[in-house]
Amino acid sequence: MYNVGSYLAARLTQIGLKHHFVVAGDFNLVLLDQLLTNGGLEQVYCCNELNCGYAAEGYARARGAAAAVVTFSVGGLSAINAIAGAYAENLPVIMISGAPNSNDRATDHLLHHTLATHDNSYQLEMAKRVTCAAVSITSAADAPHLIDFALRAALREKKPAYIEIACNIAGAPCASPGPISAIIAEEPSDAASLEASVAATVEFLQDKQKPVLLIGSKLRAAGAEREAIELAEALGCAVTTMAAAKSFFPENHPQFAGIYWGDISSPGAREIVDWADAILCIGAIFNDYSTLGWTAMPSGPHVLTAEEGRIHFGGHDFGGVHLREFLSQLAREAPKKDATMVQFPRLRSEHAPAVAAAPDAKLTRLEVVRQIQSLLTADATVIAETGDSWFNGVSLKLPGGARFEIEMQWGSIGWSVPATFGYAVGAPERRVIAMIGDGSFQLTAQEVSQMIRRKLPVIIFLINNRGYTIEVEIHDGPYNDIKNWDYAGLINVFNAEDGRGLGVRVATAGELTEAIKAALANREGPTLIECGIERDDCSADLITFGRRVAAANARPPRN
Ligand code: TPU
Ligand code: MG
Repeated sequence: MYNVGSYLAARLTQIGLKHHFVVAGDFNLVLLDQLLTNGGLEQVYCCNELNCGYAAEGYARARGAAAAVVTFSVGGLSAINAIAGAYAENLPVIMISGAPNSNDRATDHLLHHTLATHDNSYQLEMAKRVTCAAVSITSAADAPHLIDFALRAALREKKPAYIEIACNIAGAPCASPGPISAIIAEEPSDAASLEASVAATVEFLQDKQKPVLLIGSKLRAAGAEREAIELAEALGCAVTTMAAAKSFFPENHPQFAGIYWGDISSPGAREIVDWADAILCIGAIFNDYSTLGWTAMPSGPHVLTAEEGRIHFGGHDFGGVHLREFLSQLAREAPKKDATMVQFPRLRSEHAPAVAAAPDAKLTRLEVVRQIQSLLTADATVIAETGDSWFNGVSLKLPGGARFEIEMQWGSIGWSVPATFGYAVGAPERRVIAMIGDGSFQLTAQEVSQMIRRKLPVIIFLINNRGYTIEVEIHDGPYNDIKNWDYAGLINVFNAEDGRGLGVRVATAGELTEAIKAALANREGPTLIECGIERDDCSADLITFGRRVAAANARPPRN
């Protein structure tokens, strides 16, 4: 016998979830009881609903999908920022909210946790703007259909979905789940469109000598990472990735030619893209940040854009094609065109590897990055927060197998603490390393306590430059100074009587080396290493980025 809550639990496990993230509230308590009855689905608690949403977002990065369960309104509205972030980042996070008793609809009853008006549809309406499907369940009979509809949409579109369940319906009996294939099976590409798009692309490539691939962040959402490698190897050309897609093409692959990001590209990457006579942009997102204030946006007849469901370039626009199938079919038919791979090694000026600082030398940004680099193994995932951590993270050289997570489209500071937590819950076998600025950390710091609770051996590099340095480089003012905290000391606060987290503050290169050793030895909880550096000790890339973004923001209105 199923009820609405146990039906939902069954479906969540069938789509591959082993956990769901939760903050309790009276409108979702019966639902939580029902979710608990499923032995395959563990409940993971969060300190607040924003963090709950981001924890689920991080989990979806590790496992492909996730669920966050919150209470009505006071919880749901906090979670919406994170759900919108999942929309921007193409991650199917299922937001599940408790909701008022179905009998209180269409009555004159006013309810707590609401706007003190009679229409309580506002959370559903808000959710519709940041999800691909939003449903309100007030009847157990309709629940299976509505739940399946929302899950199917989220998994197909790689976007979040919203399900609200009236508190008196969560435990009501309903139909049992039908075959899961109804939710997860994918329709194949339109055969004619696939064939035509590949043929036109082969023709497009025919008279080109110097194609290059540019990989964007929507490649992962399309499930096409392997197929991009197939195409790269068939063409034999250079492959660049965008910062938001770092690690989506293996950095140890012989054809990897670095990160393309306009003037702050890695050595040779901008030049090879500029030199190319065909740029195949695969799953790319060109926004003001990724184009460095619109100064580096590939466009023109030599640019081909391929994304999930759409392939377009000069005079062509094909729909109904899965990116995966397009890349793989193109790989079978594409001509070998490896000129960019011959040219790239000439363009890349080898940068000398950073030299280790003396142990008693005052800590610098460069030394922090150098020591993080030495920690990277095939099982490492680096999570880089907005701020100079973006640029420091992007500059790391990833060994084969290492992963990189960044939230470049949504760019909400504070994302990384709960997202790191969620990622570590979803991928306990990986060495999870977070790079977080002091300003960002202050938004969501309390979620470190959940890492302690679940004994997750995450390593956090907290870069304390005493301010919002990324903002300083875009536009400075008193609002970029922040209250200093004893960040390392916080860990003891969170440990309370039973935690095993470790907090260490370091000021020299030698202290950082010792702290990293201690972190690797601490398997019973997270280690936060507070790295104190000078306020203006930032990457050259951040300075260039800041100047370009400021110029783009300052464009006067057009008449
Ligand atoms: O390395 P650093 O100092 O640049 O990083 P930190 O200390 O984390 O400072 C980040 C500063 C920052 C702000 C205030 N970056 N972006 N913002 C604007 C912003 C405000 N609120 C949210 C939720 N997201 C934002 N990106
Ligand atoms: Mg800072």
